[in-house]
Amino acid sequence: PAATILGYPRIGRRRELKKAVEAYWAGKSSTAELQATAEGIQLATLRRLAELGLTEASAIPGTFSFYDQVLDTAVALGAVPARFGALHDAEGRLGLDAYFTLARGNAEQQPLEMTKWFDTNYHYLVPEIGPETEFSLSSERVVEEFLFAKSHGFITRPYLVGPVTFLLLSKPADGAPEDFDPLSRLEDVLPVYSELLARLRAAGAEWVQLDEPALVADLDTPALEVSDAVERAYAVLAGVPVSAEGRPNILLSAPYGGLGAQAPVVAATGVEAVALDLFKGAVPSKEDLAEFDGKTLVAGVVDGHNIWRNDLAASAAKLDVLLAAGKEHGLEVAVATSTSAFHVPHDVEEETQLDANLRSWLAFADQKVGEVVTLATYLSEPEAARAAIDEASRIIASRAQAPGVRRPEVRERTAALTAADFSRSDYSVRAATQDAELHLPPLPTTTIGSFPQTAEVRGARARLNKGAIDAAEYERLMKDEIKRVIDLQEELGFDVLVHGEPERNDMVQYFAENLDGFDVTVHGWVQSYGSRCTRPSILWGDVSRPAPITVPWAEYAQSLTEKPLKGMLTGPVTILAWSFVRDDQPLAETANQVALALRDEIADLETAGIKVIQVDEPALRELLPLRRADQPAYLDWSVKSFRLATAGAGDATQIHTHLCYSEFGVIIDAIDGLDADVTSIEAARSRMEVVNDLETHGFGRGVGPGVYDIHSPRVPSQEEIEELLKTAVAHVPSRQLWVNPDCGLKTRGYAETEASLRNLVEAAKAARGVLAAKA
Ligand code: THG
Ligand code: ZN
Repeated sequence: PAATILGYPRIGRRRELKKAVEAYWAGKSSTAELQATAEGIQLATLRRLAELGLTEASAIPGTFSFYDQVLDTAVALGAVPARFGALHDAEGRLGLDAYFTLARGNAEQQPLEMTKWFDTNYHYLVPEIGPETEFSLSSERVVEEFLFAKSHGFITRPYLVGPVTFLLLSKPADGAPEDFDPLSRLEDVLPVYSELLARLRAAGAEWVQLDEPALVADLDTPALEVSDAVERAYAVLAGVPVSAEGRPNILLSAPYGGLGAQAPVVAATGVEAVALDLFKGAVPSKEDLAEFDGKTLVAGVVDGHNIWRNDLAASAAKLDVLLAAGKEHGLEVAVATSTSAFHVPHDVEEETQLDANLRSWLAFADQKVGEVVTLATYLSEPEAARAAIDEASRIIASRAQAPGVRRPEVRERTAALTAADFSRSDYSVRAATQDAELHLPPLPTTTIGSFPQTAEVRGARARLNKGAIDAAEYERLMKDEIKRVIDLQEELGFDVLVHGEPERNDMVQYFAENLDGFDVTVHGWVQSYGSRCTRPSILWGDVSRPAPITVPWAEYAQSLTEKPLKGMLTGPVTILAWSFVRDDQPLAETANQVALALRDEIADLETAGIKVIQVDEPALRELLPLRRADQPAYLDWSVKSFRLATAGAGDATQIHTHLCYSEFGVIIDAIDGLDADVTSIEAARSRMEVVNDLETHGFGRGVGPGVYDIHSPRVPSQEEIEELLKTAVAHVPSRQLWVNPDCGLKTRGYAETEASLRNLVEAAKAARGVLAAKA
């Protein structure tokens, strides 16, 4: 087909799938009811996409998953970690309950680990592969979904994660030898892929999409080994002829960036089509294009990862290059999104509350389909697409001139910045001043910021939004909650208190709602993992802070206690990472605008008597570019924006930061560069492995490796926490150490939180006793 997309939102326009799977997990609905909802979503998607112009056979990709596409592929291959025991049924199949067990764990087993999918805010489940893992076709859900669509008259293009990416994203199973590499199992997974392709063909599939995004990233595996794996994998898969008894045509997709040195390797395979990301990646050179002769090049010119209206004229210019090469070398050209569109919401038309100007600048998934269809028209009949291309150019030009997009007072501020605005005085000077100011005991205790969001708190916000209560009543309810949280921390014996953040829906959206330059959506949910979604804000204009945001809450909380109250802010990089960010200027410029707004907030917090302020950057790792060559420039601007936000603080103000995820070694220099006085990080699940990184690196500032894994309802015992603290003290000087949980407590219940925090404080007191006895 000349027009296609690489994927589409899966959760449903009103998050029907989220609600259906959560009801199923809670035992409130049957398998049949869940299946019916799933089919309803699939059918609605098929009809919608056809209506939007994806009418040719195989133009619509597989667009469904009950949880995650990597898990789908693992289950199709039968790749179940041995630790789960027997999950296959008598027929050797993995059913829906086995599938959800891998995703969510059970009484004995932790679920598969979850980690970020390339440079996105989507998380996939990490397959565990060992030398003994047995592969066998264990689920034909993709075939069943194909047949379901076919029964309604749609020939779709089933989707699987490709074999090279599947193994590169896997981790060695428990008990695998030290030097074991999952990629060494390539020859063992290929027969299962081949079998599945044959089944799809037999069911009537003409094309299949094998997604290989690992080819656009620099991973730990050397590039040459990856190239070799690509050659071997596709020699086998494409070695079978395309025929009724053989296999469907293969579209190899490479989203999230350019193929770089892997381009000729992919071109040399026998696959029939390759989808290139020409939005993030460059259009290949003439020489590289020549290598693709005989194939279809699917030009991913419409961004699947962000929400801005496509510059159709710029895309048409890229297509012109491919068309010229196509004439010369005999390659077909088609148009697509650069990535699956499941990173963006369904439909701009749902957001009737947005300013009409802003709405005209946006393209969610449905609008992107329209853009792809227009550009496919351009391929065959340029004149027929002319009006739409001109309209896009006109709207994009008007956006540049629109009120709020470029505000002189914001630009003058960033333009006037000097080196001094990015640094504080020496850490040793600050540390001494802060010691004198705060009088903290050794191994001070604190939490990461949020406390459990109770049904009452969520209910109050829902009532406020519906107009059932007024702002004054809402404020009273939130203050009651803050008082409860402060009293609890006093009773437990914490040293640095937090207000618990009951007033915040999401750590980014809350700030977006209170800053100029942002807007928020009503229905713009995107999947973050499994059934969990976020509603990214839209950062469209110059950012500034019309009024203090967190100050009244922090001031109130501080008035309730003699202990230092920690003010809580979200850092500039995380605000960018978890929003849809304007594409008309460098991210560094936008980050500095956000940083200055936060700097003003910090100044106001200081004036209000707040002595400890945390600026969270959980997403610092997430935006790290996939290509190593691009990483230093990113780390430079991201670290600078954090420093710009925090460097206005006086010596006596203690700046904390918090980073989620324990992949710490990778960016430890950057963390050092943040120059925060105290950094808290995830560590409980990895049994304090990060302290080795800290020791090796000689990290010199305050650090709080988490001692309570908040991702599970389990209550750690006091002894267990004391053990973790013992390990920490053995590697990091005790005067630097803080005692805190792994992450915020927002998703936990009060019962386990209170018990865990009690053990945490008691463990810290016991560890202080040990230190005092030694001294
Ligand atoms: N906020 C945003 N992005 C995030 C996180 C966040 N990305 C990474 C990390 N935290 C983990 N992701 C999530 C995403 C969603 C949820 C929890 C962790 C979640 N969502 C609710 C749901 O889907 O039911 C909806 C939230 C709401 O009701 O407002 O629980 O913290 N931006
Ligand atoms: Zn965290």
